[in-house]
Amino acid sequence: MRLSAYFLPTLKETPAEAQIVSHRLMLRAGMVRQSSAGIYSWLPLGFRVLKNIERIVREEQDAAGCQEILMPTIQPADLWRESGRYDDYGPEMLRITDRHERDMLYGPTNEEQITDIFRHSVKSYRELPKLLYHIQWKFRDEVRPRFGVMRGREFLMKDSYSFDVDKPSAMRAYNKMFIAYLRTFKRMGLKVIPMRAESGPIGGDTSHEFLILADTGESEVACHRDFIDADLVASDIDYEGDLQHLVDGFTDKYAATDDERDPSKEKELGDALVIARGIEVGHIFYFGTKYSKSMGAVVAGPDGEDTALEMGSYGIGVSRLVGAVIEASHDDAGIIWPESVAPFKVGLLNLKTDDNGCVAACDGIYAKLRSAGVEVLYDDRPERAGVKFADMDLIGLPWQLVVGPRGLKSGTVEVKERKTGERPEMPLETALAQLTA
Ligand code: 5CA
Repeated sequence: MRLSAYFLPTLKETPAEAQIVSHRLMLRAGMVRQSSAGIYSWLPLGFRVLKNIERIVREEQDAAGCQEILMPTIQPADLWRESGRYDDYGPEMLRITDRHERDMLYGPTNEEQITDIFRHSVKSYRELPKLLYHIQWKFRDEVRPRFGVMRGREFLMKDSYSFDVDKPSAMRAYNKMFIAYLRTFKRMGLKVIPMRAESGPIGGDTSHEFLILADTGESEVACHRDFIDADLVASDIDYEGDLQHLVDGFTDKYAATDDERDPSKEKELGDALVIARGIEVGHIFYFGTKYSKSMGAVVAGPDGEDTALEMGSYGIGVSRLVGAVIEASHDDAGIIWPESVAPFKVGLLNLKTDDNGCVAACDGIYAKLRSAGVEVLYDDRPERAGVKFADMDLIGLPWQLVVGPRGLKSGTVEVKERKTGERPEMPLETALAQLTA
């Protein structure tokens, strides 16, 4: 993509309404624009990152044996009356009446909807287990939407739902999601800590939150230092094998959110205790028959008797993750994207657009990188070098390939790695080989 043609409305000034660094940088880098409180439009650069995060989430869900579906955003209120949550949910639920005076709502989550689909479609325990997910916009009329996409009112969530005939089988689904979550966040370059948590309005008795540590996190958390220092996620997982020992390896280590902390355990840990602030990027729940009993979702069990389905639900904040990755990875100059989610891999900077040699060289490099399948943002604007460097640092692409007339005379370019700031000069062919490897 040529920057001269790209829609990238960057801001020089720091917007006054943005209190945290990710919100400031997302506005300054032209990634999003607010539509109304807690509701955002995604502009080209931000949308590319959102899609990359969504892709990683999808690939890891698929690898764990979860099947993708798509449920609507607007749901009938009657389903929520069956589960009893229509009244319980309170003012966070956006309630709508259609032209026939039917009560509808913009879904804050989909337990009722999926239970309804399942109860009409599956009749026997032989059709179980099943794990289904979708990636869809949600609406929660938060009292205090803030921090940009981190606590929005409209936000993109991946929510999965498991259906099993008994509790041991349901826990296998829970464990699959537990491990899939660790892998998902690791691929985004995040250090994530699973913590025992309360279930809140989703219900149930077993639940873990997945938090990343950042100063701007909304809750105080405490955990064993190993979560931060050690790489605990195995690269090869057999999802059909026994995952319990892997999950135990994490849950045995101390990690707790504010309301679950245990002073005596923390004392024992001594120097190994870390107290920090966390951002919740995922939350998983086992809630047994809470929805299946109230909504009549039963299958014929092995003995022929009606058995209420054992269920769990598993959420990831896809749009929140865009902000969370920035909170975890930035410096004074701007964003530092991990390659896996970066909107483009390479920024190509032509430092002198009125020099025919530079233009020809850059056009050639651009064509070569693109034909090798590398995503490039080509700064071909007639701007000063200082402006180009500042913009590239702000939008945080992992690599900058800098082409100027002086280097070209000897056939060299500069390759800057955004993360380290190192900017070695090298022959053009070496640079191309490195960036296309
Ligand atoms: N039904 C369950 C699991 S599918 C559920 O709704 N869980 S949740 O309430 O914990 O939400 C799942 C994830 O969505 C959270 O971990 C968080 O990352 C994200 N999320 C929740 N509320 C917001 C919000 N207001 N803005 C952005 N992301 C949010």
